[in-house]
Amino acid sequence: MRKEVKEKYAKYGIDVNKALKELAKVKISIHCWQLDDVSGFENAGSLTGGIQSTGDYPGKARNFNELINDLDVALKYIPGSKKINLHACYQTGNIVDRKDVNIDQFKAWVDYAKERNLGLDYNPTIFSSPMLKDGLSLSSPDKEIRDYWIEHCINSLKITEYFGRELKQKSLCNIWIPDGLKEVPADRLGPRKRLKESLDKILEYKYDKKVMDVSVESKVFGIGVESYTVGSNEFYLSYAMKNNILCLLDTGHFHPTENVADKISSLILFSPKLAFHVSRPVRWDSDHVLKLNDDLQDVADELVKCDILDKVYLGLDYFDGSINRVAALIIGARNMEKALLKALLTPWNLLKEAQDNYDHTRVLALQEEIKTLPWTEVWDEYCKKEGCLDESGWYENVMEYEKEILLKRG
Ligand code: RNT
Ligand code: ZN
Repeated sequence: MRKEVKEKYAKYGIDVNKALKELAKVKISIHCWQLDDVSGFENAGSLTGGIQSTGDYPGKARNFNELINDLDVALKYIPGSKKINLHACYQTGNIVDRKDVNIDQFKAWVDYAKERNLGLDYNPTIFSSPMLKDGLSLSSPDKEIRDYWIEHCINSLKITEYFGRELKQKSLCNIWIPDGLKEVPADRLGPRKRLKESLDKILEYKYDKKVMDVSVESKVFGIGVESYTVGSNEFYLSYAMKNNILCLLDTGHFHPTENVADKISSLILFSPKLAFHVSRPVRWDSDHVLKLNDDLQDVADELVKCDILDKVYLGLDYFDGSINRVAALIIGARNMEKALLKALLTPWNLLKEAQDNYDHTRVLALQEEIKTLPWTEVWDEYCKKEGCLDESGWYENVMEYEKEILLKRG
């Protein structure tokens, strides 16, 4: 990096080296499910209800070995500290019924994480299952169905606890359900009351708070559930606050004109930690690959401004089956890192001071001035320090991997 770059930032009171050190510490939880279109290892099929993935680009990972090979390639080109975000359907070895998953099915993952010095996070898989009736799970009118998923979630808490203990870093268990209705409901309260009771039963299991946290993830609508989502934002926000668990914000799960970044400062005043699925909504889909756009930047900016980088679970959540999946994982994760870097290279003190002095002209001028600073040189330096290649370098290598390995898969 040129000396002038550091000097330019120093003029605004920004220490580039400090920013790089802080960035390298932020843990990004890389979601394994981009690599196989959320298929999982249970029956090597594809999604059957709850969420959708589209595209049939060749080379999708079909089993644990293929998936970890792909993951290893992706991790090489993602700088910074990392965790891997798993779903219950990525159980390995002796595959059991979803409700019976336990630590035995995740030992291989723990070994994988230990060897690479990674953390693990976990999500119960409450979709693609014959035990969803009419798309309903924890809010189903059917007790047998609710009990099935309650058991799955309790076992999921135990697996998350195991991750936290084994890897000596906190693990997150995040609960998302697809429950909702296509048409305006006859009864809105009933399903929500049942969801509340189901969650209460799950939380009767007293997990070890020293090694894990639990979060609940809301959604605004999905295909087939256009009129009503049981686990809405208000529902889970209230539930999380009352029960001392975390409310997870999936940045793709809000109305298109709603600013998710704006929610951060409100939530952190009332919750010790926040959890995210960072994603990109496009029309009906909530899970496009992250671009370095204003929405992503706004989220990263808020995390830095609020000084809560050590109080967030930052998981990624997107899946695109229409492009090279390893590349998709790398592009999105690098964009998350870039947004955080840009946020760390911003003189928030100067901006806040101007705002508090009612000097809104200065705020606007400075915000725009910063955009012309040479952050890309700092980014290249970061990638070099972290042993990751620059943009054209990683792309070339992944294309080579595609030719040698991915295209040879059946
Ligand atoms: C779906 C939710 C959920 C899933 C993943 C696979 O809309 O965002 O988090 O994407 O758990
Ligand atoms: Zn999500």
